[in-house]
Amino acid sequence: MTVAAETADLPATDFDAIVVGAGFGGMYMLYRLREQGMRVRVLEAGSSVGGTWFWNRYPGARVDTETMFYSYQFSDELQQEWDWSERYPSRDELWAYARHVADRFDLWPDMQFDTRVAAATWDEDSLSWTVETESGDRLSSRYVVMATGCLSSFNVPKFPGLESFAGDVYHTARWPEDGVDFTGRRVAVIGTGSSGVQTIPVVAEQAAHLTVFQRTPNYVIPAHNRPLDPDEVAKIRANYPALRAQARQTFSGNIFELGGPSALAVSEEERNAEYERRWETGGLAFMAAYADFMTSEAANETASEFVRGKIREIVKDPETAELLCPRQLFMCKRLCVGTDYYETYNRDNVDLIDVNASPIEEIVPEGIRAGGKVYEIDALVLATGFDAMTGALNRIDICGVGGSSLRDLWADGPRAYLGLMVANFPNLFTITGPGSPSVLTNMIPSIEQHVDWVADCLAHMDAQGAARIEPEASAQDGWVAHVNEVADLSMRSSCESWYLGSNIEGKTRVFMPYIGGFPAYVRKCEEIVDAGYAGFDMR
Ligand code: N01
Repeated sequence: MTVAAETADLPATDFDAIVVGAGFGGMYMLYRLREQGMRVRVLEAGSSVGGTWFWNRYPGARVDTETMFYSYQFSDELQQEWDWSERYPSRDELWAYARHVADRFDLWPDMQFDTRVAAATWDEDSLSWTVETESGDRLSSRYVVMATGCLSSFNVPKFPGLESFAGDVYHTARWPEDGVDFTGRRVAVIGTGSSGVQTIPVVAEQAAHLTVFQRTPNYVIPAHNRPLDPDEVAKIRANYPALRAQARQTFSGNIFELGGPSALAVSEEERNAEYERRWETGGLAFMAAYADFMTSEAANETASEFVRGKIREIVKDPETAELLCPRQLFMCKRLCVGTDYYETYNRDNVDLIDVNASPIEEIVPEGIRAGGKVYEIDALVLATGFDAMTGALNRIDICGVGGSSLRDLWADGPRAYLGLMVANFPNLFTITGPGSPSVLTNMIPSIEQHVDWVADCLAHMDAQGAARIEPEASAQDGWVAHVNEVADLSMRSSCESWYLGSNIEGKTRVFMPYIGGFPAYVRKCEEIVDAGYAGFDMR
């Protein structure tokens, strides 16, 4: 029992904390709170740990952040002992890592799987939450931590006739555990974001024929994935603390080699040589070539045109190449990293359909009718993304003070203090919630920073004998205004993307993550703590 509960003489709860989600956020939250002596239960909808890496098992799924840094750092033993095999490991390896963490820190006994949370209701008298599962179980706790993930509520667009399709329908984020054999089958993929870009080349190798339905072409930088070199691994392991500290000082929590301040400050020759070098190195570090991609359209256009040039070089059919050339600002949508993505369109068994010219009219039993023509297929893959950042939270019926509904309060866009807590929802924390850097950064360090903040906050409350914490409305308003203000400074908030919610029909467009950078955000969180949890009402 926490000191807070003793001093306030509150009714007992089933747990001190309920954590929703057993991905990287939920697992580490459990570890930290249990270390602090709290009774914790993790509730997870899936049948194992791993979150994103449990669900996203489509062919070709792998991380696109360098894995020596896309990993936990809270335990040096863990980062020293776990052997990553590739620069960008596959989903299976990431899932194995998640299970290893659960084994190593004995997390399994406190986690409950195949349990989807349906509702969470705050009771002001007992200062506790009641969490209800879809199967009707009710559990009470002092605190709830939503570690529900930023990209976990998958999106199935309302294609008319979808249920009439005679073949199989798969979503990249809910792939069958035993995999799918596309050999000899005619397949369609709808969607060309990161998931589509990864799965299209792999499906193309297997399928008799693949038709890709593209709405917006994306910028795809080659991954140049490779096995990790043991010397490189040894060097990183020997310097892990310093390298992690260096990463924390970067905008995205990644150690990217930073290029110059402006793409326009150098000659075209020098700039293209820099782009060529980064293209050959591969990966997201292309984004760091010049610092003004998101503030100068002219600078941005130089990178866009470089990638378009590559597409025209790689893709043999000029018409297909033009269709694949993105027209929106570079990096405005999430940059994709792929393996043989553009090369795949040179295959005889692959066709590309532009749904702007040939809109998808309906799904019929034998396939997809688009632009008046039926494309006959045996299997349909939806790589159509997620209701990002708010989707997983809004699916749960979360009721705070006076029965106020989070879903209703967020109808015009999410409002949260630091992306950690929401006014009117005491003792409820969100890991990498809207208004925090989250998806604009390396996710695992961002998750760890949030988990540490929450764990330290609860330890502080315990020491103070406090039992209730909630952001002040004025502090939350101030933070939301700041999040919007910085978003407006960046061109990233100017185009259609899931960052804005524009991929979901009817969703209010608000740039949801905090774009001020990881170091500025962490400093802000620390200042607030140093000022005695400024902006929080703690009693
Ligand atoms: O989803 P997306 P995702 N008709 O939203 C199209 C992370 N991630 O699963 O762009 C036709 O990016 C949609 O078109 P448009 C990463 O952060 C990481 O691919 O909206 N098309 C788009 O092309 C990523 O950004 C990794 O015009 C429709 C696609 O579907 C995020 O997850 C791997 C449509 C959806 O793309 C989401 O990626 C995978 C419709 N009605 C994911 N509706 C790695 O680490 C949607 N689309 C490598």
